[in-house]
Amino acid sequence: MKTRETTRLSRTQVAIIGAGPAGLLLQQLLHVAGVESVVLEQRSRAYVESRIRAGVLEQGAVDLLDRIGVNARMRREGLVHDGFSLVADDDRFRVNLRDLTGGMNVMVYGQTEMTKDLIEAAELRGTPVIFEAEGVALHGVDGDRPFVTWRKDGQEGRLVCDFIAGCDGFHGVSRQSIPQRDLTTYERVYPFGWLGILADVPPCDHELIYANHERGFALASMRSETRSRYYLQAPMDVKLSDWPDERIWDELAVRLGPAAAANMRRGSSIEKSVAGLRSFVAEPMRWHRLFLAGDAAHIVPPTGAKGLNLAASDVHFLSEALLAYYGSGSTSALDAYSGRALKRIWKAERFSWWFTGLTHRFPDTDAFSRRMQIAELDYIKESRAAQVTIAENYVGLPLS
Ligand code: FAS
Ligand code: PHB
Repeated sequence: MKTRETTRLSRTQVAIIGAGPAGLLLQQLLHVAGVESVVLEQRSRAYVESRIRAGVLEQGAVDLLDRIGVNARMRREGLVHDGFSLVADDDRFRVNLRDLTGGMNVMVYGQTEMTKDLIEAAELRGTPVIFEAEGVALHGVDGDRPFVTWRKDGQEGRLVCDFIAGCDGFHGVSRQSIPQRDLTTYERVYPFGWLGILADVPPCDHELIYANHERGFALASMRSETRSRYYLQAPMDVKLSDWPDERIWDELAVRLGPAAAANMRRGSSIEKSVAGLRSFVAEPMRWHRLFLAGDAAHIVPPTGAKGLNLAASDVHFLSEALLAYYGSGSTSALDAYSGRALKRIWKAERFSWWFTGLTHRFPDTDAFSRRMQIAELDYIKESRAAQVTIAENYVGLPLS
């Protein structure tokens, strides 16, 4: 949209802060039901579309993309996975998701691609996304005529709305607009990070492999049958310059075990990054006319592939509540949004925290605690009940 148009916008029903998965998905969920919104994004479109993040979609997220009709490329290029493997010190077994959950699975489709698809849909449908909106500020949130302001190309923008959806991630302005006295936060920062590498080489297996090795965690994932995504647990202060590609490939081969190593194809990285791991929840997810969704309200360690999927379930609940308000004037679903979303969030926080504890090496992981990890993995390998527990969390708990 041209600058003149963007700063000319003066009124909408829902102002959405942030053009990540939460904000973009919410905009289309509202649009297909006839509710207007404007997305305000601080970064450029190119920057947003270049970020490498999540890779696994739960059935619930896939269903939402189907519902809004932004699913063609996902259906064409996404990879349906019926299971994944766990390996510990070269002892590997498969968790058969489809069998253990009565037919459910996950879709491997990069968050980057999903974001591109949602931005393209916004452009084709004429639902405004204002990129490079600097200094976004929220006003009158505790009144009945909230508005947001921003700057773009030296011009001031001002948008009056009924509601503000804070979809601006962990470092965004929305959560910070809530008075500290009205917010309770819970946090666990993990004493390690994930070093991620993306390479245009075929994956080492047709499904994901999560590895617990005495040298640390590793994950073999993918973006397609020709593009691989791998992660290594690394110290929080790791320097990428200390990890040339060859060293990463060597370490992955050790941690993933001989079977994966034998199939591993090496190549030059096209992206290499380090992400910190934390568990975080802010309660409540609503303050007057402001509703938080996605990473703005919670963070999970990526071990359980829940971050992106929680963003999707949040905006599913929020869109239902907003559509109920615009349809009948009822505010009961809006009043229930935070409690409903948090009920599912906390269960995903638990699974992500548990799965991280099972597969990573902690500073206090002594011989006994490592044997506890190995014993738990051995129990899971031999117990259908234990595998059902992992499988039903991994494919995603119901959007109740
Ligand atoms: P996002 O952070 O994606 O989007 C927020 C948007 O708001 C951004 O575009 C940002 O630029 C914008 N914004 C911020 N402040 C603003 C302001 N003041 N004004 C306007 N706009 C503003 N999850 C997984 O499941 N698996 C993974 O492997 C995985 N890897 C990750 C790696 C990294 C480095 C990070 C940071 C996260 C990763 N995640 C992963 C989690 C990630 O996928 C998030 O859960 C997902 O992006 C959440 O989407 P949103 O809530 O939309 O937040
Ligand atoms: C990814 O492919 O980026 C990915 C997959 C599964 C996870 C985390 C990350 O648990």
